[in-house]
Amino acid sequence: MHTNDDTNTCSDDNSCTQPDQCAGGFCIAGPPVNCDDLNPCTYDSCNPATGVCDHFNNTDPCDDANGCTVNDACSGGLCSGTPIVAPGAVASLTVTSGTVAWSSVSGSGILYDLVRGLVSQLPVNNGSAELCLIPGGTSALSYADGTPVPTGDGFWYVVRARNSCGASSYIDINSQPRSTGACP
Ligand SMILES: [Ca+2]
Ligand SMILES: [Ca+2]
Repeated sequence: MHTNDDTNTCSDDNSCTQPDQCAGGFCIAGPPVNCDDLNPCTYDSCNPATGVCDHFNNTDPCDDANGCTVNDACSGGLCSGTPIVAPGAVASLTVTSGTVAWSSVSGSGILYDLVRGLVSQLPVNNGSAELCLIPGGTSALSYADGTPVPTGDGFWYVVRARNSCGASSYIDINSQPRSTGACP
């Protein structure tokens, strides 16, 4: 005659679950050991023989929470990226038959913001008609504006370059620096 003693601890031969507990004549595995070190640059595991956590450095992509670095990756258990700087200003802007075009700025991940306003509402950053033409920006180097020019008025355009690190100033068709808050 054997009676179950559920008050005893036992071992399920896996040190990564603890404490194990007798229940109904069986040894029930305890809760798993939490080996998460909250570091995405390490693979975390538990050694079943010892119950000790192991952390192996990986080379996974990651995010170092720094907009002025790109290609972030894990190395040596740490996340880091290649430093970048905010782009310089666009050199030239032209408008031909409703198509606005600009010269490219060197660098990776460059986007361009284009703002349009009415000549009757100059100076830039002044008028209610001022519009961020390409929400989110574009990597293209031109934009076909199909909006008819209002009678007796005209459109002006300014363009800037930006990346995850920052933005240049805007320039107008005379390559003069301009400032506007039309694009976020
Ligand atoms: Ca980890
Ligand atoms: Ca980064």
